[in-house]
Amino acid sequence: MKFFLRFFLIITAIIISDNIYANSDELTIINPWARATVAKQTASGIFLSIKSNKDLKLFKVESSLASKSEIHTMSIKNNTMYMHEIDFVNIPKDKITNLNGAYHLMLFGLKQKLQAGNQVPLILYFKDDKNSIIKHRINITVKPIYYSEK
Ligand SMILES: [Cu+2]
Repeated sequence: MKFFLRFFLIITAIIISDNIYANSDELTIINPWARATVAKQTASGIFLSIKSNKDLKLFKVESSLASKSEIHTMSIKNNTMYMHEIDFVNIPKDKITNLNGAYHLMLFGLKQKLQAGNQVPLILYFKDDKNSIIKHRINITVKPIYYSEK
């Protein structure tokens, strides 16, 4: 029993340790930014693109500034825009996957107002094709409310 517990803890420690990749440049987060909020607004969006040299699935996001973080997709029906949470986004290797439009990340239950220039700590959780978990920490800079990439 003790052996199994120790074994389990070691495996868990390996799985949750950061940067399992030998080179951090194998996973690149491109143009990450978060949108500023106004007083009493408790939700906001995070926008970024991801490139990896192996097939990954982004399946979870977490921020210590929000009570809940979600991966979202967007669709338009009868001229109305709908957003909903999805379980994962495929990140095909060597391609840029955009999560800055139809796909994006959202924070809910924000614990503070996001002001331009602030940093939002974010953890991205990926799975590779062997189901190993890759935990990637990043600080996202907050951009003004009316910021646009275009
Ligand atoms: Cu959304």
